Amino acid sequence: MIQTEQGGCREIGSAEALQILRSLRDVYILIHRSPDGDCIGSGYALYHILREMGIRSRVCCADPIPAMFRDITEGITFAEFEPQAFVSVDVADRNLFGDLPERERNAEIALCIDHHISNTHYAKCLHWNPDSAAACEILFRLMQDNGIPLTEQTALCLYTGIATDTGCFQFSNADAAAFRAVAQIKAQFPHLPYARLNRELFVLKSEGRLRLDARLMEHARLSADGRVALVYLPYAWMEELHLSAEEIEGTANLPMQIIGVEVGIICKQQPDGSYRISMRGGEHADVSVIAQHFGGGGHIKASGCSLREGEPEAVCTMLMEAASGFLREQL
Ligand SMILES: [Mn+2]
Repeated sequence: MIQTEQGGCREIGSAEALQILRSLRDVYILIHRSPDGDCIGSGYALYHILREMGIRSRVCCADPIPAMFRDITEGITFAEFEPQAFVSVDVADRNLFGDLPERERNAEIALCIDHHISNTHYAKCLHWNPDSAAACEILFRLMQDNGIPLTEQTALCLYTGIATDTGCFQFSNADAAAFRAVAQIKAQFPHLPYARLNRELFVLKSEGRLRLDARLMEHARLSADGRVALVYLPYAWMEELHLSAEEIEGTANLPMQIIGVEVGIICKQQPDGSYRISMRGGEHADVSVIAQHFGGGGHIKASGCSLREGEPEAVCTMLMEAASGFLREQL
């Protein structure tokens, strides 16, 4: 890895990253808000690695860890202690810590382990590889490079992170390095419940969520010869189907499951009557420009924006027309 300096942040390789970890005591491991499989997996894997070194640590997250990750969290109770040091995993920027106590939010981060190209170099030292599919893959390499043996627990954590950040090996980031890491994990621990994990992480949904998906699809609107699809989620349905915010994660992907759709949109009505809009792009579309048009932003294939007012019908029509217009220019 190339070593460079940027804003007082030093990029370091795996040997030095381990040296830093070894030098720490009483560590808070910070992960990002709305935690996903990769930050949870890398956070807990690091907890196990530090414990093997005799270093006390705990994983800190602003939001609760979703129940689907119980295989990772089960049986672990963190000790209460005053932190002497902070590290972060899978967190591209400080503001992604979310609503943590101020001490954590403003803490000096001794080491950040991350794979986001957008990392803002907020830590003192950064062990970083934007080509890696997951922070868990970087942690796996760090262990391999330094001869730290995998354990059943770290294997489970790292597998979860790599599997979730690659969408169960569907996305283009699932490259040879990601497959090699998982192959080594599976070869060493063939009896971990990978199939059950995949089912829990990628297939199972609550009854309410599945009923919501059906309802959303029943009312889906298509335009531009079926290349733009929009689903609208009235807030009343959330209450009717007893859905939590966590349960509606990923609904933006629903319209994208329709063959031929290039722009998928979900418009979610908020309790205050405003709207939160998420967009997904297919092979050709760049949805970031559509989101920017409405004052939002994001990535080429995943963006979002908010709209403050308007009747649902008018808002949806406006979104559909804008998306169709941008798509015409792009294709
Ligand atoms: Mn990640």
